Amino acid sequence: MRSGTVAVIGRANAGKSTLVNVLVGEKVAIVSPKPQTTRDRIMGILTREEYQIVFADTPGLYRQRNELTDRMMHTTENTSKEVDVILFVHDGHAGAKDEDISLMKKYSALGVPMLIAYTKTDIMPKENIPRDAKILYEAGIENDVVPVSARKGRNIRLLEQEIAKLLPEQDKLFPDDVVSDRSEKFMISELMREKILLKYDKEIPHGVAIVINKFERQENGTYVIDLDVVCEKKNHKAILIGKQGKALKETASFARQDMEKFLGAKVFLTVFVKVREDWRDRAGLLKEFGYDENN
Ligand SMILES: Nc1nc2c(ncn2[C@@H]2O[C@H](COP(=O)(O)OP(=O)(O)OP(=O)(O)O)[C@@H](O)[C@H]2O)c(=O)[nH]1
Ligand SMILES: [Mg+2]
Repeated sequence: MRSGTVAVIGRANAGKSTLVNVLVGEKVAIVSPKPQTTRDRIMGILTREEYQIVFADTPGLYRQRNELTDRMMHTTENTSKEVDVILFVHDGHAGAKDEDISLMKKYSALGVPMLIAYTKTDIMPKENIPRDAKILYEAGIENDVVPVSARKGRNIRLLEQEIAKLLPEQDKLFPDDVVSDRSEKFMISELMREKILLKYDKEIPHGVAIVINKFERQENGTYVIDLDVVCEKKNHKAILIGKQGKALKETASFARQDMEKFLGAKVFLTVFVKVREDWRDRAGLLKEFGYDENN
């Protein structure tokens, strides 16, 4: 049997997490239209009779601005060196710029077999696919390029099979029924962060961390969840809460619905907003909020 690990890397917002979710067939990573949605390495596991593919979704490549993004970039760099295959996800609808080409070259040079997923083909003219493939080839990129659309499910099976061919012969790394290496609790905090990314503007979600204080399953099967939304500034707290708490209420309700879907049970959710000044640059707080150096 073939099995192994695949680092899913690429620029921020390229569509990595969406692609991993579609490949795995379940939501293992949150998705949003804002860059820097993914902060940790998250494993999504796809098991078939003939092979098992362990995808490591990573934080998108982005310029470093603070201790948190610095750690995120370390995570991506380290992951790409420890795997059997690299899946470089490129947002096809954004064209193929010099910057993209140099990133592809950089990761290709690591000596790990690399495939390029040229994604979002559903929102670009068809003729751009051969045009960009030619640009990449002429720039010296010799890796196979698979055009896909995660949103429309185009070429996903083909991509899966191309990846499987590159995996080593070895036993499964995870049991058959496991789809993620992350706990339910982690996913709950991510779902909360996802709704904040969708609801608020740029600076607010990037400065938010989620701390779960209580995660309990009652005897009747319902869950009681208490969490803190930690933000960086007092004025962010006011925006998060909104007039008469309206914004927070809406966000929490939106998150609760997704949590219920994920857990398959009723959820009682309590959310508090707290301020911890500039936590993204404070090592102790990063650790407390789960952003460990070796994540
Ligand atoms: N039209 C279209 N949009 C897509 C596709 N894949 C992803 N998107 C959108 O692209 C945006 C970014 O998707 P993500 O999956 O969060 O991107 P990411 O690469 O994981 O981003 P980071 O975690 O921030 O690095 C979201 O708005 C997605 O809905 C696709 O195949 N087609
Ligand atoms: Mg992501």
